[in-house]
Amino acid sequence: MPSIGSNSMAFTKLVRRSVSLRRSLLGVGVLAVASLLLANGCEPELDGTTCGDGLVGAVEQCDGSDFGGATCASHGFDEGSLGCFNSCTVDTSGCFLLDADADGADIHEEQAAGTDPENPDSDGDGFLDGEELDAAASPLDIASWPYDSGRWPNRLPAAVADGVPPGAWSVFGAPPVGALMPDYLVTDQHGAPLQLHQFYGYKIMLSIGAVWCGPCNLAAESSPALWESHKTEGVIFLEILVESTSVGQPSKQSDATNWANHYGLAYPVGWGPDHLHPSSIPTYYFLHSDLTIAEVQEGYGDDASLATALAKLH
Ligand SMILES: [Ca+2]
Ligand SMILES: [Ca+2]
Ligand SMILES: [Ca+2]
Repeated sequence: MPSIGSNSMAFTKLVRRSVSLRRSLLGVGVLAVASLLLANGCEPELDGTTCGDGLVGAVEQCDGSDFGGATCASHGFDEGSLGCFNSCTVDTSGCFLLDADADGADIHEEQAAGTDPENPDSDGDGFLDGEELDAAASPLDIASWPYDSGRWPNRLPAAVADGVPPGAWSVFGAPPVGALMPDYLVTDQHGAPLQLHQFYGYKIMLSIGAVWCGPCNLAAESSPALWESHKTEGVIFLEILVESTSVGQPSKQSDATNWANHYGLAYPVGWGPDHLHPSSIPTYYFLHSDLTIAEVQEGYGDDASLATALAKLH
């Protein structure tokens, strides 16, 4: 008679045989399914459920380096390389548009210039990065802008961001030295709207003149040279003609246009109502870059006195 111990050993062998048999059957089953799939010319991947085997399945965007023919271009970008997440979805962070901020400079030009490829106006002077590069102006310096473009810097967004009060004229005459100069809306020599506060950030020489005014004409003759010697210093001239060819006669578009053309003025010349009511024409208002009034000069002496006032601005 077998002992209790030999019965136990026999039972263990039986269990092992049973496990072994189940393993064998399972192995046969797997082989059979695989054989069936291969026999039908399919690969297990095609059901789209096997992420990680390096082949794109039916419901996968990518798998490893297999993108199923997709590229950055087919995802709407210009250049770059697709990536593939472990979840077999496409990573487009390595793709980019050549000119994502539509400023006329492609990403290679922006990288070379050090400008922001996601900001069309890196220095905030109102001129696009590409426009400045094309004009050999600095897209990283507000004192450098396309001087001959017939347009002017515009830093109104910066003024608003810094809380400079916008809006219409609310005082009669000029505020005292040290006060903020209110905004002044006119039309420039090209017929475009122009306002004083768009020059926030620049050192400003604002002159109030008239076509009939002899000293104004005298000053205008040497103004181009004075402008040339200061324009790269973050200085802007703004001349506003408040009267036409006779005293008391309101100015008009042709006054500003003819004035700028006659004297060859490449800075803004505006025409519009007289908000400042200076006691003398011309009168020059020198404004710091924060638009506060630094100094007022009544009448025109010479360019040296204007340059002295400009040198004190910050
Ligand atoms: Ca840019
Ligand atoms: Ca700019
Ligand atoms: Ca600039």
